[in-house]
Amino acid sequence: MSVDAAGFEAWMRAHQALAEQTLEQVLPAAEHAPARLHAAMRYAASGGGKRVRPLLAFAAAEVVQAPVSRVALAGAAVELIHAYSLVHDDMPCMDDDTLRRGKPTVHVQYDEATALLVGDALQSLAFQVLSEPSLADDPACQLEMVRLLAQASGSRGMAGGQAIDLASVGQSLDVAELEFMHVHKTGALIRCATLLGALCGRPLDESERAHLDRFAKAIGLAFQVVDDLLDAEASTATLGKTAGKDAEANKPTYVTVLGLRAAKEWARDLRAQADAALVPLGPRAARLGQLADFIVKRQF
Ligand code: GRG
Repeated sequence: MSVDAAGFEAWMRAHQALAEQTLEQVLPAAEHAPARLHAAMRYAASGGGKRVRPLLAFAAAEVVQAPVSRVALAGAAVELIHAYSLVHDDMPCMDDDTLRRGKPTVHVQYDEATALLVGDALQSLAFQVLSEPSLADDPACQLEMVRLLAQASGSRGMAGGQAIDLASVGQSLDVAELEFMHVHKTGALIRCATLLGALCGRPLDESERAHLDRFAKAIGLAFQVVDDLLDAEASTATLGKTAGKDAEANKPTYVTVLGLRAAKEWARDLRAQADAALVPLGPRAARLGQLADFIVKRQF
C-alpha cells in the first residue's frame, strides 16, 4: 500500500467532515414543523460517531473513481439507517441504554415515543436520499442500490440480526451461530456501504465485485469482533457508551465464546482475509486497506 499513515489520517478527517456536512444538508431543519421530531432526528444523526460506513463508501468509490458528491449521498443514506438502528437499539424494549456517543440516548433526552418516531423517520429519509435523481445516471443501478440497502437493513439483514441478538440473551451460541447473527446485525450494513460506494462509479466486472464483496464481509465481521473486545476491555468514558453491557446482559459475544486471546487472533485473521481480497483490485483499493486497519485497531 503506497499511501502513508499521515495521508490516511488527513483523508479520514476530510471525509468524516464531508459525511457530517452531507447529513447536515439532508436532515430536516430543526425549526421546521414538527420541530421536536426534527430536532431529535438531528440530535441522533449529526455531530457524532466515527462515520465508518460513509468512510467505507468513500474508500470503495476510489476503486471505481466515482464522483464524490454521489458517494456522499449514498454514504449518508447508510449512516441514517445506522443512526436509526442505534436509537431503537438503545430503547428500554431493546438494550435499554442511557448513553450513546457520549450523550444521553434519544429516549432519555426526549421520550420513548419520540425515539421510536426518530428511528422510523431516519429510515424513511435514508431511502429518500438514496433515490435522489442526482445520485446516479442509470436508473437500474440506482434501483439496485435501493434494493441493497433495503435487504441490508431488513429482516434478512440488520433487523433480522437484531431479532437473533434479542433471542440469544442467556443462551450459549456456538461460533457459527454467533457469526450468523453478526453477519446480519452488523455486517450487512457495512457490506452494503462498501458496495454502494462502488456502485457510484464505473461498473465493476463480476470478479472485481466478488473480491470487493469478500473484503466487505470480512471487515464487517472484524468490526463486530473488535466491538466485542472493546465492550469487554475499554472504559465507558473512552467508548462514549456503557462498557461491559454484553456481560451484564448475559449476551454471547466473541469474547465469551472464543476467549479474549482467540477473539483477538480472529480479528487479525479477518483483517488478513480482507487484505487478501483487496490485492486483485490493485492500488486504487489502498484506502480500503487503510480503513480496514483503522477498523481493527480502533480504541472506541
Ligand atoms: C434496532 C433494527 C435495529 C437494529 C439494531 C446496530 C444494532 C442493530 C445495534 C447496535 C448495538 C451494537 C453495539 C452493535 C454492534 C456493532 C455496532 C453497530 C456498533 C456501533 O457502531 P459504531 O461503532 O458507532 O460505528 P458510531 O457511534 O461510531 O457510529
